[in-house]
Amino acid sequence: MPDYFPNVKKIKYEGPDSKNALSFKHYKASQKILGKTMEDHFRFAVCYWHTFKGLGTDPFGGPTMIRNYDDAPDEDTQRRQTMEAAFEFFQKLGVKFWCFHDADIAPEGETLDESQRRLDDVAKQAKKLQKETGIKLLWGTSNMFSHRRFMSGAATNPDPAIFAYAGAKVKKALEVTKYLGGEGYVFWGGREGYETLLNTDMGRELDHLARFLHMAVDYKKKIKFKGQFFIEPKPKEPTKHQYDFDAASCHAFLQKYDLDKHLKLNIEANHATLAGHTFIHELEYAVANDLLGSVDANRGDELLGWDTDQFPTNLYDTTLAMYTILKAGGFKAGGLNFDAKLRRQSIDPVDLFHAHIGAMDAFARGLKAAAKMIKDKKFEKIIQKRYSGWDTAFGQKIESGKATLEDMDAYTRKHGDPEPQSGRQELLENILNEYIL
Ligand code: XLS
Ligand code: CA
Ligand code: CA
Repeated sequence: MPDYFPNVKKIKYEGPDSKNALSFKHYKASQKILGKTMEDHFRFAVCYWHTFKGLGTDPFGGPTMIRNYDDAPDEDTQRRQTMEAAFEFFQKLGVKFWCFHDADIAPEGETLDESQRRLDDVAKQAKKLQKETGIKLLWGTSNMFSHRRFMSGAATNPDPAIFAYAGAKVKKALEVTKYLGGEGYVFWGGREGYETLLNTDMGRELDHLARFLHMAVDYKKKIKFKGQFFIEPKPKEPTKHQYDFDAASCHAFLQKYDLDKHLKLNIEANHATLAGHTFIHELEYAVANDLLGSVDANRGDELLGWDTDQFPTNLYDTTLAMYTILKAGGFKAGGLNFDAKLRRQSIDPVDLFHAHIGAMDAFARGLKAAAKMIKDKKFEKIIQKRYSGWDTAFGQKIESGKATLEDMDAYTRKHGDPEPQSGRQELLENILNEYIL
């Protein structure tokens, strides 16, 4: 197999004092933390779309990045070379998982048949490479937002023929994901939303989205695909409003349509911030409602209001994310997928390594800090104490649903006006800094 990244050797752990930029300073796959290796905690995945298909284009300009696997004259060779390069990259980086959209690994052909022929061909190649390397598929998905036919949505399209086309694509993507032993399958509603309500029947579109997901649930059972289904919230972009706005609106939708048993959430950091939340808020909401599935690890830019999909480097975010994930018992079918892209000016293939190394190290540092926070129980104890009134006989009576408003009245008359307690936010922020510094 040709060497697509000839200047980079396998990235190794060299510790925090290493001066080698192409080494891990904190991520040591085999290191055990709270009884589990780092590798198993994170289940890091590389995404195919940004990493191998994203070449730096933006709305104002074409590609800036030149790749040696992207230079073949015909589509078949280019597609196969890209897959070879991807597996070389996964191995050199030392990640055990990858993720793809159907259209990233096999660009759409003139007809559905041609698209699927390409997909079958590349899936065969990927299966072989997975077997040779031990690298697994975290999740697969179908791109139902790039082609012009999907401009008004896929499952929420006003035209049932387009709903059908999307159904045919998902049917195939599910088969391919199963064939590749995928641990999950993601539904991201790229254009499942609207540009203007003047031409939109919102209620009907939501019903159709639910119908679509039920069809997928049924087909999953039929083909005995055992992977976990995930739905990925995002409030806007590409459309002005997307129905899967955030974790809470996905939750309400899933409950209304009796889908909550079948799908968990794939929380993306940058989508959380676009929705006006923090990444940690979305994770906590998912955990509180038993919906934590997987994570798309990236970040936005505080000064830009769009989905910049930058590599995660913020230690507050990685620490608090890992704290929440650890408290929830860690990932099951999910993992941490770097749905992140190089900046337009980072044009060299080696930049892909720097980006992923930095992100993996940022999560390793976050994990170490979070594990210490869990062991020390400082935050846990403060929260326990803050809510301890609820553990008394009186608090329990309310929580168990046995208390009435008359009881509240009687209690208040007996005990008088309660003394408010400090929330100690500044102290807590100082304690957090101690773990991160
Ligand atoms: C786009 C989404 C997308 C999904 C998969 O903003 O993040 O890449 O993760 O379709
Ligand atoms: Ca994503
Ligand atoms: Ca994104």
